[in-house]
Amino acid sequence: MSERIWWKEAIVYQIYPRSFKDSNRDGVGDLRGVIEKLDYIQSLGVDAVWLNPIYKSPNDDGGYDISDYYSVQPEFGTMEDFDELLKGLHQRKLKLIMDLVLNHSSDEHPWFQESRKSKDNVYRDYYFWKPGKNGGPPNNWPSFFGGSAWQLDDATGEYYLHLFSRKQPDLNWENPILREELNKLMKFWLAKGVDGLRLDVISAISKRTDFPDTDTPDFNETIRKYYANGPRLKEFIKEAKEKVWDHYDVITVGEGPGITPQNAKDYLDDQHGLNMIFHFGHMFMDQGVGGRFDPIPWKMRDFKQVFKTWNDAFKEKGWGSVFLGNHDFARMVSRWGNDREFWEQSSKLLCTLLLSMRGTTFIFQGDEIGMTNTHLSSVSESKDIETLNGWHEAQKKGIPEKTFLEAANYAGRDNARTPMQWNSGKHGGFSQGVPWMKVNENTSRINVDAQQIGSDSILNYFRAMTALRKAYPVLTYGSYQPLEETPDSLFLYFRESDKEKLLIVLNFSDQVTNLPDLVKPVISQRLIGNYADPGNEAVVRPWESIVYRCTK
Ligand code: ISL
Ligand code: CA
Repeated sequence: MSERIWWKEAIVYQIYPRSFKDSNRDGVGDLRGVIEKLDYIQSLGVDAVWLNPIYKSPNDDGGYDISDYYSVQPEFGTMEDFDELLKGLHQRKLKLIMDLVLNHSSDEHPWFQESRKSKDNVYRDYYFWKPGKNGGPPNNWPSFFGGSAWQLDDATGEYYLHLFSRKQPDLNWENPILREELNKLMKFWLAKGVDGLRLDVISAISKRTDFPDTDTPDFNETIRKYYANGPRLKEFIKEAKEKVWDHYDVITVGEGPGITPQNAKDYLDDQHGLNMIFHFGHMFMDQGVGGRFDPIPWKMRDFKQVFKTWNDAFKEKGWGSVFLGNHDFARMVSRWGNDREFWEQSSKLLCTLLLSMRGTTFIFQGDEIGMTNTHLSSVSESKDIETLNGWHEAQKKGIPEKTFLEAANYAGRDNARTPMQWNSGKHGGFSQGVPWMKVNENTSRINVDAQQIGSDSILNYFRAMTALRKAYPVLTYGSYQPLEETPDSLFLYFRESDKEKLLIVLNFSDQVTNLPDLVKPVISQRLIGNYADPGNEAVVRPWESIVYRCTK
């Protein structure tokens, strides 16, 4: 087997600090709350934490609008709290991957405050400014968060680019002085001993500076063709690696909306590029032409194909990440599983997929106990700018609130941001104050305390699966061989190395089905399953997941 590489073997636990644990009764999760839970995090059998942004921010977009890259958001705590958190993680042999947002800053960042003052301001070119065209914005690009991606600024009568919210002006990486500023802030955090960087929307940092109109109404197509994969993307990544990352013991994971299986390897290169990317093949499958709030049914056939396509892409070179949810998407058991009659089995099945696939596993806080989607009874309950702006756009198209709300309850980001459910007590043990966001009522039933003991709980199944992944390096480094000739809902794949061969069986359906004859002769030992009893080997029960050892 090739050399052992920590970030390929790592199981990463994603923490959205605002919703993880509140330590000072202000209803907002904070760094001391994470410190309180370090032993719990370690007990999961994970190796690293991906911490969503903790920097000073007006919080227009959940902290992805940074107004000071060198300081901690006061609500989250102090720099001393951060240093204590990093030390606590390292004492437990856990690594820290920080989330850095370098595609855009907050409009309250001093750079932008200066840049907007005048056309000849020394910070003007830290951002993209253009005169309007025919009385409107410079082109027809839509923002991820509804409306135009350009905002007219009265002070100079020009428009500035913001692919996301108006309060998130895009940084101009064409400007070498700006790039030097970004290198400096990366070095500041890396010098503290941070082990990894999750690079927000890294796929969009190189702009097509002629800003051509998009020729498609399909939003995800526009991302792919116009926002991502810009002409200097590879060059900018290579420069950051040579000027910064190569000088520290750090790994990089790029968030790559719009990156394709064909071009991913351009950006993944242990010498000149990123270590790994988040690709979104499966995450946009159920988004129609109108994007997130235009949901369409997804097909299991396509879901399986995404994993095959990306495994083929990284077969020889490059390395992927495996995730089924994060702070930007619905809860995995509600989206891909059955969070009603088969809530427990399907949560365990999805944990099995996450921990048996080829690629670095990322699990989002709460998915290890099967937390489910929340339910907004009105759009006004949403705390997410993408949903609130989405509703504003929907109203312009005359879409009734009921219809929009259905889409938001299915796909909206609020689903992932309800507070972590620690126990069945007040506010789920998240806070002794009034939480910034309503805790899911089902915390009475779904919470960490309720699952710590029961050996068949989702939490303890997750722990058993992380132990299995570590016991069998074939689950990290082995080949990925999906079985094609199976019913759509039956997802089977082998993981094989020169020493081991495992078969993973996942029944993504409410129905009983049969194990294909093809595999019966090779299976030898049932290593783990999500039903208490092994049942009849020839039959696969609803939402049943099994990992078999096979004869070589
Ligand atoms: O939500 C999405 C649109 O469907 C995702 O594509 C997401 O917005 C996109 O992948 C970028 O996400 C990242 O950057 C955003 C921030 O809102 C997200 O939370 C972050 O993960 C802007 O910083
Ligand atoms: Ca707090």
